[in-house]
Amino acid sequence: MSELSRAWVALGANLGEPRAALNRAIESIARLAQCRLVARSSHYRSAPVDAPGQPDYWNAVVALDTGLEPLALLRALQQIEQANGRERSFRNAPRTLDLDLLMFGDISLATEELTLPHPRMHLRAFVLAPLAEINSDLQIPGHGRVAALLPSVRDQLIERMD
Ligand code: PH2
Ligand code: MG
Ligand code: MG
Repeated sequence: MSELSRAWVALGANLGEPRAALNRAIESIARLAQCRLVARSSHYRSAPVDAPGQPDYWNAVVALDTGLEPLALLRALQQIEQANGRERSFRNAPRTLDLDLLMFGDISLATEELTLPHPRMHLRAFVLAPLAEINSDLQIPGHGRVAALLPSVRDQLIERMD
């Protein structure tokens, strides 16, 4: 591992045993080849955003240092989703595990498969609150500091669980 990039991943789940699924996923991420877990947030319980009538979500974020390329990391995250029973039925369907690559170093890109930074991360309390817990100074390119964005999402219901 020579060139390492700092990557940020959001975890979410609202089917099955969400809390256990998040913990399992964090363990799996920590064990990925060429990856080192740097920080993990607490669990948060949040009201579903853009997904009316669904159960509440459990959310968290992690930071890792990786020697993988962005697409290789994305594929590794998708394999962890699959191993945790993820099904893709319709957009924003309830899920046993969702792993979203939020940022990867200072890379900006927009392809069919992957957009970095994640295009909606700055609008979501369930991403910003756990990010602020582990690094409130973090800058989201094009949107500014995580801590400065939090007031704009204060109407979204979210509770820190541990
Ligand atoms: N994920 C979504 C849609 N809505 N709402 C919350 N609270 N947490 C999520 O992780 C979430 C969501 C699509 O991935
Ligand atoms: Mg998502
Ligand atoms: Mg996703």
